[in-house]
Amino acid sequence: MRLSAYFLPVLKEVPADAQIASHRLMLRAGMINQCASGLYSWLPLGQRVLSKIEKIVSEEQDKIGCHRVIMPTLQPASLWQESGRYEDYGKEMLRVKDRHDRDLLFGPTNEEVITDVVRQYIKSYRDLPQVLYQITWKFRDEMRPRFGVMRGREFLMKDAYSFDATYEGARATYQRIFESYLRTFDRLGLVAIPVKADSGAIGGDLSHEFQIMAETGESTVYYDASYDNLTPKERTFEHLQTLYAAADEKHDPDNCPVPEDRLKSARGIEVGHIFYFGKKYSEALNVKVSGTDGQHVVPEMGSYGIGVSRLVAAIIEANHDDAGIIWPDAVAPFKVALILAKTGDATCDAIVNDVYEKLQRQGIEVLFDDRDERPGAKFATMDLIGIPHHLIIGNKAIQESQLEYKNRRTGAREMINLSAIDTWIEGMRG
Ligand code: P5A
Repeated sequence: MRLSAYFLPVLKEVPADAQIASHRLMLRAGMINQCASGLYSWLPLGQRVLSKIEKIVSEEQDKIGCHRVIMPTLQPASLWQESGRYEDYGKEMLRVKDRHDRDLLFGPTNEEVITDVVRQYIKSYRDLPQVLYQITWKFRDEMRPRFGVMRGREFLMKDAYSFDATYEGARATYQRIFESYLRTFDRLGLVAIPVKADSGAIGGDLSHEFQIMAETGESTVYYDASYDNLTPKERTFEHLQTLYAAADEKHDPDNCPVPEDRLKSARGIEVGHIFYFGKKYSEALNVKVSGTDGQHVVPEMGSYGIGVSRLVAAIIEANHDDAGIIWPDAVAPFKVALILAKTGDATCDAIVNDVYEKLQRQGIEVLFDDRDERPGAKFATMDLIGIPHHLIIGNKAIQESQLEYKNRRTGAREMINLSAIDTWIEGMRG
């Protein structure tokens, strides 16, 4: 992508009303634009990151055998009256009427809709277990939308719903999804702590939130200090069940199994939340499938959410410095920043165009700053928007056939001989 032709409205001013780093940086980097309170447009750079995260989330769901669907954004009130949640959900649910005066609502979550789908098609225990998921925009009329996309009113959520014939099956599904969440957050370069949580408006007796530690997080979590020294091998469902970690509302200081000197508390960002709620919805919506012995069974259910748009902000909270964002390679909007630091020079132009073409041919996402700007302004822009690998073409390219590489995260710089550029590009593919 040539920056001269791109839509990247970076802001010089620090937005006054943005209180946390991720919100400030997303506005400054031209990733989002506020449309109204809690409602944002995702501009090209932000959209790229959001899609990368969405892809990783969906790949990990597919890997464990979940199937992707798309459910409607608007839902009939009647389904929620069946489950009994229509009144309970309160003001967070946006209620609307259609032209026939029928009650609809803008979906804050989809337990009812998916249960309605399953009751129409799944007739036998042989068709279970089944996990269906979608990645769609939800609306919650939050009392206090804040921190940009961290707590929006419209936000992108991955929501999965599981159906099992037995209690044991449902618990095994819960565990399978729990572990896939750890892998998902791992791929996003985040360390998520699963904490025991309340199930709130979703319901049920088993629930975990996945929290990313960050000072700006809205949640408080209490956890065993040994969490800080876990090896990757120990990050399994079974082992984590032996360690204490609880959300604020679940933590009872008088009955805490961890001695005080080993109990830590920290702020966290809730990037995922999973629930086992048994037959709450399947019973209410009268779902029955035939069982092994000719009897009917009511499926056991769970639901599993990941805040996809919130993750963009959470990743920035965990990956930034004074100069701007530092994207992990896996979600970077572009992998390489190609910076022409000397403009109006035929040799530099030839080199930079050649390198740009080669990068593109190798399928490496590159943002090429071809603008007629000061080098300092170009460096600052690439630092701000967080491109992980910078390749700079300046005077040394003419005099010594050398390009400069800068790693955005470490700040390390090295010179690359023009003759070695193919190998360097090859290395970037990995
Ligand atoms: C689980 C999937 C549910 O809605 N039903 C379907 C269950 N869970 S939840 O905890 O209420 O939401 C899941 C995740 O969505 C993110 N999230 C938000 N992100 C941005 N702005 C919001 N206002 C918002 N509300 C929820 C969180 O990451 C949450 O864990």
